[in-house]
Amino acid sequence: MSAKKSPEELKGIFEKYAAKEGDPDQLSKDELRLLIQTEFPNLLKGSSNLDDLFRELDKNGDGEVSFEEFQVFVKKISQ
Ligand SMILES: [Ca+2]
Ligand SMILES: [Ca+2]
Repeated sequence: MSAKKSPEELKGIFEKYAAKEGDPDQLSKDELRLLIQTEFPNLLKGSSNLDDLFRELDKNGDGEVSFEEFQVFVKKISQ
């Protein structure tokens, strides 16, 4: 099965996990971890690790990933 998802699916996934705690429009690291473990379980195998990924996505360094910042992840998994 392919990991590819449509932009609509990805937006739905972002919103579902971002709403779990704190700001409903932002993904905390725990929310990102849950999102990836549930929706993209193959992604964190091998060398990539969640801390590095989170740092890469959180461009403005506020400790949360906005939907805009999430687009980097979307590009990554669409390659
Ligand atoms: Ca949140
Ligand atoms: Ca951020």
